[in-house]
Amino acid sequence: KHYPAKSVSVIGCPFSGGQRRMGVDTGPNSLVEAGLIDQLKGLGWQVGFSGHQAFEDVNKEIAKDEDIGVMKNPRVVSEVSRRVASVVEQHARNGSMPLTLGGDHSLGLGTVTGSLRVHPDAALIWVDAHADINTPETTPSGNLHGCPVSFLLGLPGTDVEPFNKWTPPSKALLKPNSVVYIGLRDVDSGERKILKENNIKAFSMHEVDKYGIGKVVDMALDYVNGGEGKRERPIHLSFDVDALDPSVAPSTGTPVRGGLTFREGHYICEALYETGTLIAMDLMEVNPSLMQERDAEQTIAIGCSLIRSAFGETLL
Ligand code: 5AB
Ligand code: MN
Ligand code: MN
Ligand code: MN
Repeated sequence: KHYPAKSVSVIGCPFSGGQRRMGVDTGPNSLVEAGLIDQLKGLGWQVGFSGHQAFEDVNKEIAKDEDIGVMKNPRVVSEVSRRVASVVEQHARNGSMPLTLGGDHSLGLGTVTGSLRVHPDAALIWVDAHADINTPETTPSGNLHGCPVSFLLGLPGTDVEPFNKWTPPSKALLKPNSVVYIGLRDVDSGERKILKENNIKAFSMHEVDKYGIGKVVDMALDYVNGGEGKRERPIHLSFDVDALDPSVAPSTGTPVRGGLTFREGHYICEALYETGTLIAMDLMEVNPSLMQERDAEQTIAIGCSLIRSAFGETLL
């Protein structure tokens, strides 16, 4: 176990600048208000939480943040990721497992960077309907929540300001063979090309249907550990709630039908907890302002229960 003291630091990131829909910045507060901190304590964890990250000063700059090429809010997204990276890094160094609450998924650039600074050998499991691997050249939307993985890998096209000021592609910490996707079903054509060219391992919903979630998670873990049944390598889990089917988690900005069931989503978290190698988790893209109030409540409740599963809640 990487965090034998069962100490977790909850890092709330009220940020929405990586995409264009209002409200995803209220996700972290909703998860905490729903009782997440006490739920984690109830599982025997020591929980560090002293309020959400203060991004007000950066968020104020959004109106003035002109596009660079097609990238929307580039300076604000870059600055927030830079800060998140150092917060995640500090907690990990202090022996407390970072649990980051989003907020939009551009934050993943910060969280994974922070993890890799402390655990350079860590692998990344990205659970999402989307691959989030567009570059500033391939992005169809200009929304940076669709790009964090390409920056983490330092792919061609990511050597752009202001990101290259603090995370230049020449110093990329993540290798293409250290990433595995689960849940994909909406991948842009440019992204498909990137996944192929870089030989990146991905289990789409097609594979989830074909093999079942148990086998898929086993294959994903075998792949990153380089051997059947080997479970040693530290793992950062970045969970986009839109990986779940919209009937399960409706309140999210980019829902795509045909997603993971309630149990499939929870199974992934339970199985990762069981490995004892989970070193960080992100729960992203909960947007309580979308859909009806009861949809929002359901999505928030599911966010909390996915987290509990990753922190050791068992069925029996
Ligand atoms: B999310 C899309 N590929 O780049 C793009 O929710 C969607 O963090 C990105 O997975 C979705 O704009 C980003 C079309
Ligand atoms: Mn997504
Ligand atoms: Mn995502
Ligand atoms: Mn989304």
